[in-house]
Amino acid sequence: MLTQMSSLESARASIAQARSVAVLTGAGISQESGIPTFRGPGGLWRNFRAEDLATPEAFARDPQLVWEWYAWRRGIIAQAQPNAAHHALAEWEPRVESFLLITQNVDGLHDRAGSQKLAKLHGDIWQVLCTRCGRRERNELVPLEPLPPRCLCGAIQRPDIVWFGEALPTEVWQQAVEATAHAQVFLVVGTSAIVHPAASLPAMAREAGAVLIEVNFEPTPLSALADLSFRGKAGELLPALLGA
Ligand code: BJW
Ligand code: ZN
Repeated sequence: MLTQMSSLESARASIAQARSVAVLTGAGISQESGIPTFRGPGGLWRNFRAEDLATPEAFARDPQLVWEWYAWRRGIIAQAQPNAAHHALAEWEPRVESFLLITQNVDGLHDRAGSQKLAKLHGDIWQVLCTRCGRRERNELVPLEPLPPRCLCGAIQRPDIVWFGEALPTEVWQQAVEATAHAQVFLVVGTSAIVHPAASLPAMAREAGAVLIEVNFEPTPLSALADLSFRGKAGELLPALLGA
């Protein structure tokens, strides 16, 4: 624990000096808000893995099944509140000259905690997209009716979310790459770091000279690359690292 203590001091020093920061978050940051992660315990839904459901092929085969998964998740998220980790990041943002919070999460908890400089790589669970005319709209109904929801044009809508095999929104991705290339500190929180291209950002940051700091329950493929790697809960570690 002594090593984690002195690493904490060292991380706090890098954080205090940094004028440009990028943060990458994953499902682990919302775990303490009661939202199941994808690959951890409770990550399965009716024995399906995210990889079985979060694809255009799965939706084409059985839109009802995929929508039932999203409706279940929307019900959980609607009940959840941002936790101390989301709040610590929102409070950090105005203290740094150049800041970007890059999230893989679709749950909207960063917005609700007050983060504004936010790049949502994988979309938003409260937004839907027409499969025919491409029209987007917000839909915050819980429970969601009808299921699947329909566009004004009559066609089925889909979640406005990036599935496996689909490209990330170009501008959002560009913004993330740019912030990564300029970051003096790059903080990674609660991601298994296996889903690309998001998982390539930390290495990009490290190569560009950033101090790479990881916060996770368990070791990940990034842990060996990170300058400082902290094992524990985001809701406890982020306030300790970022607290003014
Ligand atoms: C805690 C904690 C606590 C828990 N405190 N920590 C090789 C190289 C590059 C790409 C590929 C490749 N092989 C295959 C690909 C393609 C694929 C991919 O990466 N597959 C991998 C599985 C290998 N990628 C794609 O398809 C992407 N698109 C793409 O590549 O397009 C190419 C293209 C270009 C041009 C035209 C067309 C195509 C798209 C990826 C989309 C991912 N979408 C999902 C689901 C949809 C969103 C949703 O429904 O919510 O996004 S998958 C799912 O995984 C979700 C997540 O955002 C994403 C990442 O998961 P995350 O956040 O890391 O969660 P977990 O559960 O994995 O980890 C949680 C972590 O938290 C754990 O480590 C815990 O220890 C920790 N933790 N509690 C701290 N309290
Ligand atoms: Zn339509």
